[in-house]
Amino acid sequence: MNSFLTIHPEVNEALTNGKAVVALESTIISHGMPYPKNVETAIAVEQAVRDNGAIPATIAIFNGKCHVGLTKEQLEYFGLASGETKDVWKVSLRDMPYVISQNLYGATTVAATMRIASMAGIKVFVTGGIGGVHREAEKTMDISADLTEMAQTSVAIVSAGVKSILDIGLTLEYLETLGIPVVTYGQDEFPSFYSRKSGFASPLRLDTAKEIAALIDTKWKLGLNGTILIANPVPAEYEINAAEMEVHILQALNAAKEKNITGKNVTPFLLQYIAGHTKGESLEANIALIKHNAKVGAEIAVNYASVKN
Ligand code: PSU
Ligand code: MN
Repeated sequence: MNSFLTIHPEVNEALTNGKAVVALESTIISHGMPYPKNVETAIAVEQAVRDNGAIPATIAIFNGKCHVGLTKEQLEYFGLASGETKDVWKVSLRDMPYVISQNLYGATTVAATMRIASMAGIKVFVTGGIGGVHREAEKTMDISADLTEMAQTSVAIVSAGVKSILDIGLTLEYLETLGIPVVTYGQDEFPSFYSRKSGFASPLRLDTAKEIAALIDTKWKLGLNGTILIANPVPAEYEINAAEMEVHILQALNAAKEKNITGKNVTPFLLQYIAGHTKGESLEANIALIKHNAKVGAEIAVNYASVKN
């Protein structure tokens, strides 16, 4: 086995026996939500994966090792790093060799999580929102490494679409350029994280986990590497009106500009600003949509495992 990996025994057993496993990221815990809700959510999301027949594997870097499947104590460790603590790195692909060779601690983004999941042999990954093309990227060149990683690593991703801190239209264009199928579960419109709407039609729509598993299986059997992005709309009862969110997003973008926030700090800054200014409502929606993604992701993983076996 890859010497950089430490696979939890339960995850290892599941992978060895061809059972459904769902990878989960850790940046969302350390840089995406406040403590202690982040830890409670991480635990609830793992439970939702189990309740729907799959084994959860939350991924993070601990003392220079890529851990696939975390203990409750490890989840707590990353949860406490929420906010300003710099003991825990936000690790995207370019940071991996440094954090690993220096025996540091890192919460993994979508890009790094899917790469580590792939090393471990996991094929389905659940998150909240992916990184993408930022607004004004034509000036800043700020395009998440999540997108380029999604083009090359064959792990399917379930997310609630793309948060409108990004330019959703440009992100969809970029996904098309990279040859990444984008399929929305159960509706025609591509969702925008807090809202079931985005104003953009989804490139594809499927209504069952079984058909999504067949799409994934077919893509990879054709030798087409890379992800399939499955957009799962937030449950209607937790949805926040897109126009209402836009006010907070514009304020967050202005604050980022004023403070000269650049590079890897942009996304965490925007997420924390919005979480801080919308308080309960956005956090509730965030938690609800991730749990729902975990349910759908587990169903897809179970169906994909049965296609494979
Ligand atoms: N978008 C969200 N929630 C998140 C993130 C993005 O709505 O938690 C996190 C994910 O870990 C994602 C990362 O992979 O931010 C993207 O960061 P960047 O834009 O710096 O690539
Ligand atoms: Mn960026």
